[in-house]
Amino acid sequence: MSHYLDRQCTFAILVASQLLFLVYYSFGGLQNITSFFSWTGQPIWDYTKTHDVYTNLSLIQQPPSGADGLPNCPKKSPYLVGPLSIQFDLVPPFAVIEARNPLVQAGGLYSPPNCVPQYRTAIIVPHRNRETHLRHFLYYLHPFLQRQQLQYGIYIIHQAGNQTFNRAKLLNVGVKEALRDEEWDCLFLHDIDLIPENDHNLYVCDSENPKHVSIAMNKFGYRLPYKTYFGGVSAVTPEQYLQMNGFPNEYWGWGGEDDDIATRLHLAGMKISRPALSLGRYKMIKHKLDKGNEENPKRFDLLFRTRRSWRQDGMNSLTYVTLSRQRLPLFTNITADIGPGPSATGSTQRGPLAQSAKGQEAGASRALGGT
Ligand code: UD2
Ligand code: MN
Repeated sequence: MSHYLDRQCTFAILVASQLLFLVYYSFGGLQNITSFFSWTGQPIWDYTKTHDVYTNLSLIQQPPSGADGLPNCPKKSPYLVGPLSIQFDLVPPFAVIEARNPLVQAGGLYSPPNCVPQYRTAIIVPHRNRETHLRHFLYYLHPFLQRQQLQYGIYIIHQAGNQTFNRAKLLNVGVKEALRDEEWDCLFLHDIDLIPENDHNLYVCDSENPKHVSIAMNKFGYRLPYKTYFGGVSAVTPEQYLQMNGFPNEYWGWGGEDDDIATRLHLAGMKISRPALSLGRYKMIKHKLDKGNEENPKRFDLLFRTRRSWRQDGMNSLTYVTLSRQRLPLFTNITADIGPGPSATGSTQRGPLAQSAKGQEAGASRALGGT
């Protein structure tokens, strides 16, 4: 009798395991099964169906006066719409952008009028001579950020003069200057020519690690070009930024600085965090290499030395002169003299903007870094 039962049991186990295999393969193997069970409720984005970037903005309003204290903003904003329509044929005038963003305050600062924000994010953009890009950028970023119910500020860091461009040093200046205004939770370091395609790509930091955000760009066929790539748009907390001693100041001209940043964050004991590939999507406005931002011939030598240099070259060695700081209607403009670049000798030359500087903080302040 027991022998008979044993055989029945073995048979049942055999049948059950075969059934399991059937189910497994009909789901398409391990990957699909795990994705089925760990399904997060995130929709699969359809980028052929897009929404106007100003959708829902008129729903955000001041509460009636006399209303009791504001509630906290919810974890996920109810105004988000997903994929956005983006086109660069017409360049919006500043006046139009201002009119469409009535709740943005001087300096490009914003705080939700109807709830208490859960995050404070500064957007820091290195800039020179890209005014059409700047207008596209502001036109898309302002409504995008307001729909996310963030408190935010947009800082455009303008390099004075015609010397070789230095993106990474301008970002250091931007972080330093933005933190004078507010204790930002998160710093978004942003190329001016990149426009996010999905407003569920939240402009908040990862609390553990620096986040590389622009991971899928039209320019690279919506794929990560290589594993340690860190260019375009990234997000760090002020603590993470200081832990890696900010960005290098010595990269003049195009290229290399983004790889240096990726290396230094690893050397400082952190990893690159990234959003989902379907979320970190960006369109880059087509452009040629700018005059004054020629390929940096020293970049390979510099990259070779990062391990030795990162503790000395960065936020703790940053020097510059603020020529003007203006709270314009759509952004805070900081014009900085960051020095003459690699080949020049002698003392720091002032750019042509030095003479016209008339910002509230003209008179120039020298940053000593490290604080
Ligand atoms: C790539 C990276 C960028 C940076 C650069 C190398 C992407 C999407 N971006 O950009 O993050 O690592 O390579 O340095 O791969 N800019 C001006 N005026 C100038 C020159 C530059 O405003 O005259 C600013 C502007 O914000 C621009 C950014 O610097 O977006 C990067 O320069 P780029 O756009 O010419 O370089 P690109 O597209 O190769
Ligand atoms: Mn670019």
